[in-house]
Amino acid sequence: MPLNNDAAIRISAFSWLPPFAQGVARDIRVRWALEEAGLGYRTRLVDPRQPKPEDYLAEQPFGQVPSYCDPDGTMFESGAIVLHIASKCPTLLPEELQARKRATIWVFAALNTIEPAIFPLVELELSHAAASWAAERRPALRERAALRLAVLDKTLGDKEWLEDRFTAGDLMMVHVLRFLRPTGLLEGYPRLVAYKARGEARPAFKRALADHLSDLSAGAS
Ligand SMILES: N[C@@H](CCC(=O)N[C@@H](CS)C(=O)NCC(=O)O)C(=O)O
Repeated sequence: MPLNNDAAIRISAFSWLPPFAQGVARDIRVRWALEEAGLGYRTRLVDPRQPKPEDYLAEQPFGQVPSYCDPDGTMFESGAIVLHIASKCPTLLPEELQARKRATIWVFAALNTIEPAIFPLVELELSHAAASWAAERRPALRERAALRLAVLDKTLGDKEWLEDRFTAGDLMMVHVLRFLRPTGLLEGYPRLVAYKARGEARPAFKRALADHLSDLSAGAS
């Protein structure tokens, strides 16, 4: 769906991002879910370099992105928002109970098990790669991330998606794996590389990414 200024759903995104964060910020998760669900939306762009307006902190108390508003109210936390959107979209959350539970499990695994295991390494490579202590710290952080990726790789095996079809769990996992770009770690897992590429090849993802980047260009002008 193209961005629509009359849409009832509004999400927030940053109007500016440093190059390393362009194309990976978490508003993409929500945009992608909305695209999969065929729901139009508009964006509220927030400048991360400025103090956050009070009315923005009222919808996202930490001042982060994304937030989400629809006529029923306001939400924050990308996982909660994606699950909310998924509850209206069988493509993202199957109706059958066991399949629904499995999809939900993978959303949490992406956010609570994989993301925390890879993020310290990602931050080291992005912000401290040249620091004197980085060479000492890097092996342990790579090992910690690799431990989780190896299990994910084994669990995925030769399947196309984590369960028998694409769900919100894959959406979240593919987005989390995108964070690994500056580490080069994913390349050690060809099946995960192909899995991430399958997610990124979905038309809904492509539209989400394009609109994320287009909002950044608009914010820069
Ligand atoms: N747990 C939050 C994390 C949100 C988050 O960290 N967003 C980043 C952008 S991707 C942000 O706003 N960073 C600026 C900050 O933390 O102040 C979620 O999943 O929504």
